[in-house]
Amino acid sequence: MIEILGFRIPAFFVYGSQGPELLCDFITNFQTKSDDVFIVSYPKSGTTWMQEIIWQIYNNGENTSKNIFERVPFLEFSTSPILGEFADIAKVPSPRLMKSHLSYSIIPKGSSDGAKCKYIYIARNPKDVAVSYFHFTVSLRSFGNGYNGPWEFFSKLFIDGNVGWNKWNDHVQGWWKHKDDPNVLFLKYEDLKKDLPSQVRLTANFLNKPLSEDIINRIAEQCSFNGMTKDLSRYTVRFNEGQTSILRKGVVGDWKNYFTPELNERFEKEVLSKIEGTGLEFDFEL
Ligand code: PPS
Repeated sequence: MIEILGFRIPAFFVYGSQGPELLCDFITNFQTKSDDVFIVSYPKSGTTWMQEIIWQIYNNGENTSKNIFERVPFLEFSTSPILGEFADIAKVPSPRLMKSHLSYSIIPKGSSDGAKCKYIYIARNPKDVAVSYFHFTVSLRSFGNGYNGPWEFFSKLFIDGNVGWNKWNDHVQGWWKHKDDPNVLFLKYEDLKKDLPSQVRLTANFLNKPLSEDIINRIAEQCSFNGMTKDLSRYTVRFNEGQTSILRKGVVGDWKNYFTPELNERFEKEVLSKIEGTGLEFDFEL
């Protein structure tokens, strides 16, 4: 891990001694445009799902085999000299759809014309986030950068925020405070699982891209877990000799297969109690 603007991020995002400084400068000086759309989340919360939905909203329900990172690039990967399938944001035509895991405080906001871009934040219940994050981090071993330890230890790293993009509760709360800003749409993974067409409609309207019911239903079908897993190569991340898929199980409640009563208690006390009274609530099973 390395630290950028107070955030831990995986060291393989940057290279060389100038790498951290380059990324730091890139983020700090990034000029937004009024038609930019940032898809933001804490890792493993449904970012890729929203990337695909939003790309399809902008493309009238088209379903393509192109890798998602070519279509919706990842801001924090922008200065990596090994972009691979990750598109170079500097070359992406407008309107730019971009993914980021940055906190509200450091996400690019400045624009030369003073106009505001849009942010779509997706949050997921932290127990499922922790489990998904564990599996993904282990899978990065094929990149030569993965986690080697057991779940028991990873869950503690997660609670303490000793993972990429720091503490779940700080991240989600930072964005939740801005949920009523006119240029922010705050969504939840579990709501997408409950009723995908209504969340697609809500997102399209927020983006001023109202769609026919036919297209909304087509997007919901193509972006269901079954629809997206029909061609997993679109959501595969390749690096050096390794590769991993971002789609794994796609359910609400997988945490129950991993949490002991002790861990559950610690989670309630150290993670969930922090969001009490904020109005932010999650479904932990459906
Ligand atoms: S990343 O790497 O941080 O950008 O990961 P992210 O995309 O945020 O989250 C990955 C999890 O989202 C699940 N996912 C989906 N669930 C349901 N339906 C659809 N269509 C879908 N697409 C992605 C993915 O499977 C990861 O969750 P887990 O629990 O690991 O399966």
